Amino acid sequence: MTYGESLDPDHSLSNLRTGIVSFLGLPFHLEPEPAAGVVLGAPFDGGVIHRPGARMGPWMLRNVTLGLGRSPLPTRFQGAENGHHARAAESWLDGGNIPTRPFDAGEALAAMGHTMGAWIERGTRTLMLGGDHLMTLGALRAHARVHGPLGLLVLDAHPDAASGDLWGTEFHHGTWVRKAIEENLVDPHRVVQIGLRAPRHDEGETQFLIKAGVRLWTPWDLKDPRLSTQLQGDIARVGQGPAYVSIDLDALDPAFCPAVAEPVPGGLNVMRAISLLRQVHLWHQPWVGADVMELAATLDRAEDTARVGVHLALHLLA
Ligand SMILES: [Mn+2]
Repeated sequence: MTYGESLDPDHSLSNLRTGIVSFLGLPFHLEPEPAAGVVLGAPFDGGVIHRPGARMGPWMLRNVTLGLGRSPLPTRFQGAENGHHARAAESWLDGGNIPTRPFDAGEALAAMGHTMGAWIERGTRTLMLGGDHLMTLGALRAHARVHGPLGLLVLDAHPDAASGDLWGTEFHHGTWVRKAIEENLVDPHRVVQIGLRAPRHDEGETQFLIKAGVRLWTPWDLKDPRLSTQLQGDIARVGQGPAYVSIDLDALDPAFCPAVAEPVPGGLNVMRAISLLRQVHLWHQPWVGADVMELAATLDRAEDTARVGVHLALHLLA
C-alpha cells in the first residue's frame, strides 16, 4: 500500500497530504447536495464597527482544526452518568466559503441566501464560520424560508438589537437580532440571549427585546443558583421547533477570546459556554443551523480565540 492509498479521505490526515485544510478534515464539496450538514465560511466583516478582521475568520477556524479528533471525550468520567458523545459531523461536508465580496453588505447577504439557501433546500443542516455577526441575518433568512420562524439561542456580550440610527444603516453587526424579529425570521418567545454585559448608549435595545418577549441573561444571572431551573427551561423552549444557535465569541471573557471586534470583560469561561451549548442535545430535534462568529482573525496572534471557537463548535456537533 502506498502512503497515498493509506489515507482515509474522511480524516484530517488528508489535510496533511493535500496541504489544504478543510473543517475537521471533512470532504470539500462546493456544489450543494443532500447531506447531513455542511460547513460554510462567510468571509465578510463589512458590518464591523471597530476592530475588523473577521473576514479572515473562516480560514483560521479551519486551520486550527488540523489534527483535531472528531470524538470529544465525555464531559464526565467520575461522579455522573457517563454520557456518550457521538462522532462530530458524521456525513457532513465542507462546502467552502460563501462568495461574499468585502464591500457591500446587501450583496453579501444576498450571496448568503443564494449559497446557503441551496444547501438548506436539499435538507442539509448548516454550520457557518464567520465573518461578522451581520451574516447571521443572512443565515436566518435562508433557514426561515424553508423552516418558518425559528427558535434562536445566542451567546453574545451585546444585544445586537440596535435600530441603525447611530451609524446610518440598519445593516451592521449590531442590528441583526432586531432585523430578524422585524422580518419574522424568529419566534421572539423562543429567542434567548446569554452573556449580555456590554455597556449601552441607552436602553432602547434591551427595551425592544424585552417587549418582544426575548429572554435576556447576563453573566450575573447565570451565577444565581435560584435561576438555574428557569435557565434550563428557557434553553429548552428554544428547541420546541426548528432552531438556530449563534455564538459570538465575545460572549466569552477576553481572557479566553481576546481576538474579537468588541471584547467586553466579565464574560463566560469556556467550561460554562460548553455546558450551556451541550443543552441543545436535549432538544427533540437537532438544531437546523449554527454559527461561530466575530473571530477577528488578524488579531488572533496565537490562534487562542479561534481554538475556543472550534471546540465550542465541536460540542454543538457531537
Ligand atoms: Mn454579536
